[in-house]
Amino acid sequence: EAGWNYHEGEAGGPDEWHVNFTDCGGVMQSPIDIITEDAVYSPILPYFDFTNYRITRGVKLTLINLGGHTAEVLYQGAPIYLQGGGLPAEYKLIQFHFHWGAEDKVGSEHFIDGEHFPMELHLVHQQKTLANLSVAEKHPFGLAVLGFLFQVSEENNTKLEPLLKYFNQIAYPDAEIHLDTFPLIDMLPENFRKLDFYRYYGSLTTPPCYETVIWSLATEYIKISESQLNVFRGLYESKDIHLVNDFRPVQPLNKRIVITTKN
Ligand code: BO1
Ligand code: ZN
Repeated sequence: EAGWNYHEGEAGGPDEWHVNFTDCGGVMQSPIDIITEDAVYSPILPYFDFTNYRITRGVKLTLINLGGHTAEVLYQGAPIYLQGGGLPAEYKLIQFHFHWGAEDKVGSEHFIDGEHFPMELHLVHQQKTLANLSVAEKHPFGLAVLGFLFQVSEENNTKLEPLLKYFNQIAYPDAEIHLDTFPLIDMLPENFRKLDFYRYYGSLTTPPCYETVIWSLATEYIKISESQLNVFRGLYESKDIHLVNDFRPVQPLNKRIVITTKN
C-alpha cells in the first residue's frame, strides 16, 4: 500500500493523496469549513438518541497508536447502535479516534466559520447490515461519522481520564492496549439529549477518501485542558517525530448543502 502523511508540501502529503488514492481528488471530500449562515435549518432532522452509548457490559475497548496517524479506540462486543439523527439506515459503532494539533490554534479537521479547534473526535459507525468496515467504506452511505470539536478548559476534563491514563502505553506506532470499559456517553457534551449538529455528505478524511460518509458535526464542544492535550501530543508517529497535526486541510464544499438542527 502506498504511504501517505500529513506533512503539507512534502512527498506523500495531503496535496498528493489523489495520485495514489483517486477519490481524494473528488468533489465531495471532507473535512469542510462549515459556514453557519449558509447551513439550512431542517425542521424534520431529529436529534440523536445516545442511549446505547451507556453500554459497558460485554464491551471490549482496545486503544491503538494506529500507524502513527492517530490514537484510535476499537470497539468490540455488545453493539452500540446509533439511533435518531435522521440517518437512512441503522449504524453501529466500530471505532473512535482523534485529530489534534501541535498547538491549540490548530488540530480540528472541520472548521466552523473559518475557526479551527485544538482537537476533533470522530465516532465511526457503519451500516449495521454490511459485513465490515472495509465493505461499508465503499458502500454509498455506508458510514456515519459523528464529529465533536474540543475547546480548551482550565480544569482537566475527568471524563477523558479512563482513556488518557493508558496513552503512555501506546507511545509508538502500532502499540495497543486493552482499556477498562467505561460508558462512552461520559465523553459527550452534557446536553447530548438535545445535541444540535450540522449534516452533510462527504468522505473519509484520510486515504482512500471514499465518498461514502454521512457526516454529523456537533455544535456543542467537549472540554479538554492544555495538559490533557499534551498527552495526545506525547505520542509518536515514528521514532523521534511526535504525532501531531494529523488533520487534513479543508476541502471545497462545491455544490453540497449543509443542513442543521439548529434554528
Ligand atoms: S475519518 O473519520 O473520516 N477520519 C475516517 C478515516 C478513515 C477511516 C475511517 C474513518 N478508515 C480507515 C480505513 C483504512 C485506512 C485507515 C487509515 O482509515 O478503513 O483502510 O488504512 O487510518
Ligand atoms: Zn477522523
